[in-house]
Amino acid sequence: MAITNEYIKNLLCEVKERNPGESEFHQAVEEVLECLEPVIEKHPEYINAGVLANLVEPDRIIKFRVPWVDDSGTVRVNRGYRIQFNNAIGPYKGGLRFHPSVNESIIKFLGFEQIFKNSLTGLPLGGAKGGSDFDPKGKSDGEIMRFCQSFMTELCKYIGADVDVPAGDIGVGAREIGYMFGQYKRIRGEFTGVLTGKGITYGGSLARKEATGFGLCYFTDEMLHEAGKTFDGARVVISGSGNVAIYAAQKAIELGATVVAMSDSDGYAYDENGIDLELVKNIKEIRRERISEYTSERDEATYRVGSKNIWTVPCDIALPCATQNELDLGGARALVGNGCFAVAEGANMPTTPDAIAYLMANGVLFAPAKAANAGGVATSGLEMAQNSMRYSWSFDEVDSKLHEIVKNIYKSCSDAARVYGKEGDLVMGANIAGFLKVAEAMRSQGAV
Ligand code: NDP
Ligand code: 2IT
Repeated sequence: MAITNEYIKNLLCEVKERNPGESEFHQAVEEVLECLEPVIEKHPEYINAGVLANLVEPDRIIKFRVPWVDDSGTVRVNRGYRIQFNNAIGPYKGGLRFHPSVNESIIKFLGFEQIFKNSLTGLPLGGAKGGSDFDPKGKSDGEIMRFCQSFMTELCKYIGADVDVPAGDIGVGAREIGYMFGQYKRIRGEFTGVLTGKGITYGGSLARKEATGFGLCYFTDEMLHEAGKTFDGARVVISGSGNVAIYAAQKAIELGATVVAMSDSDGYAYDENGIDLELVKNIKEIRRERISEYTSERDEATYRVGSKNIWTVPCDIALPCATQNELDLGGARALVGNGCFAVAEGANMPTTPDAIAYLMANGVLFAPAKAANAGGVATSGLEMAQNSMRYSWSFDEVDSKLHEIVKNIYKSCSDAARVYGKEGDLVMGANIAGFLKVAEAMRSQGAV
């Protein structure tokens, strides 16, 4: 889609010039700005109010050194980030990613997208993201703890239950959140809901662990339903085998699907009669091993090296749940060639722009990450609500609120797409619906 509006065209050029080399950030901004063209034509007042110009510039970028001691006694140094992007509608909120690929571009793209995703949840949550280039793979529990403590020793200066509430993302799960929460409590001397994704014994919410994957399937289910299709009897391919992938698989199976393949960054396991999810949970959540282990315990399964090859596995529904740009044009062609009818993004920005265009041009139903994976942060919002009330809801209560929120997100996206003349285009719908609430809040608060 080519941008024709002069203001938007210039703004995008400016973003690229001011953030040189940050390809992931450029990609995320370009998609949003393209989708907002008709909104700006209809509401030129947002230009004078500086809404778009303010939105593409983070409120602040916090970048810090994270020294820690490894098991051999050697001091190691990583880089930490927290990018607080926008707090027009609520305190900053978004995950922390620990992965060697983490850099400013990646945290910026994630923080930028988080603004619109959090707005779509209908909850009062601003947008932020953070993390480190620390690689948790192969580290001992003691090393993970010392790293998390050092990371929080610096981060604690910038966050707070009403200021900025981080959570997990790639490489950050309940274990890491626990160590960071402990360190925050120790330094600040307060027990508050400063992080979400906490353990159930100290303020975590039931169903938060499952929420992103469950929410992804609830969203996909709405989209399928409207097209007269269903998970029931469908063959599903899921990339990744982390938190999002595992609970997406669980819900897809509950809804009657057969999950035939799952992956990690090295390769994928294919199990024609359906992945044994308990085995995957055991390998990944308990033993913290590779997905290649799956075949050593399931004779009928096969393992293939190269994570991107997973898209060549024939399926009806594909759920990319690993990382950004993991589903490219080649993958999209393979999916379409094999008759896949729906792609829903569990990961953030997993599908490249040319792949999205190809899928949509070929009639594949497409659920964009901002909307489809928003169930995770929405349930973080519910965790914050429970912490504020000093109360906790049952699993079913949280799950049914999550389901309701996701249904509403689907409706907002679908309605916005229709109002702007792009019926069925959920990418347009998600960006527009997410934007409008934030834009109105920024204008009311005198954002310029
Ligand atoms: P996890 O760390 O639990 O799992 C990540 C999975 O993705 C692992 O299987 C990992 O394999 C794989 N992966 C990571 N990096 C790459 C890569 N460069 N290439 C191929 N595979 C890779 O993370 P989550 O499940 O929490 O996150 C997955 C995605 O979902 C991310 O995009 C995240 O931003 C997004 N997300 C997460 C939410 C949450 O609540 N956790 C909420 C919304 C979105 P390996 O072990 O080999 O690295
Ligand atoms: O990308 C995301 O939405 C997350 N990693 C979850 C953020 C959160 O605050 O729960």
